[in-house]
Amino acid sequence: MFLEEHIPATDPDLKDLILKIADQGMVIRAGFQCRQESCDTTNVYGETQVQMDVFADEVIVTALGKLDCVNSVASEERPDIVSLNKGGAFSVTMDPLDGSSLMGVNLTVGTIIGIYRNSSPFNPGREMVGALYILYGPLTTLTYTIGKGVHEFVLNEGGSYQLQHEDLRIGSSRLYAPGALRKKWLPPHRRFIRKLEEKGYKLRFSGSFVADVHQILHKGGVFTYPAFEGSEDGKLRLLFEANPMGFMITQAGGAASNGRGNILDISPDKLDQRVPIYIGGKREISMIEEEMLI
Ligand code: FDP
Repeated sequence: MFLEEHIPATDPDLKDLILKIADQGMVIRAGFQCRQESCDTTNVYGETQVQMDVFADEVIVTALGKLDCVNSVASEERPDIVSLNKGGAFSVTMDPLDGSSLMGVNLTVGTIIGIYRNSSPFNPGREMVGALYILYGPLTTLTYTIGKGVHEFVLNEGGSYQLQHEDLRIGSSRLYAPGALRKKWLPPHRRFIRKLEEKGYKLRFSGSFVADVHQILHKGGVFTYPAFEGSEDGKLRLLFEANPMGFMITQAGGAASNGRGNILDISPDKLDQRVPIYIGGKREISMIEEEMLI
């Protein structure tokens, strides 16, 4: 079965929106070969942009501008919300190319998208009506949810996304992907990681959040980018990274927390809001939330 057959026609605008983004995955994938360098620009977080960050951002914003149903887009690569079509029902949040510091070493990176039925992107994550991510790895895959399970498709040679896994449920293996410098970890987080290691969790950290969470989704365990000395809010962005992936993992039977409570309950008040993140199996999320209380 192909993606266009799988997405229910009950909400035609939402379906068009997801399919439009899926098409951009092909354009972005085709852009990698001649865009491997850094730019002279930085984004709002002071991070050096790579050519692919800028390209992926422009490709998606331009495509969404052609859909009447999209009111606005908020991108990790832009300081301001882009207003598109005034009457549009949806607001889209995106990290056009997550993990882009891996550009040049040919590891997996991805596009992360969140969709709200609202003209504004400032909503708690649990109000999302859809989320998806596209991974550019040995295979190009698209994983989506519209609140009815998590489904994964692989891009075939004919340019169609073919169903690979329907109703994915988070695995039960013991993997951990711990971000941030170890010497800057705070005591509860340090204890949590020690407990995981004592229980035999295996280390898996690639430097690409979306790819690491994808692995955790399939196999099980936990990805963390915690609060650390010098940054009480960690590194990852609530609107662009944490919420869409948190919504996805929750749909697959897992959970996402800032260490103290569900990330999807946070009401964002700024575009560039960061959040400490623990995302994975319910077992691991309970462990860190208990550790935070000690
Ligand atoms: P990147 O800066 O390359 O886009 O939040 C972005 C992110 O990568 C995540 O994908 C990744 O997990 C994390 O940052 C890596 O951060 P470190 O450089 O601290 O390892």
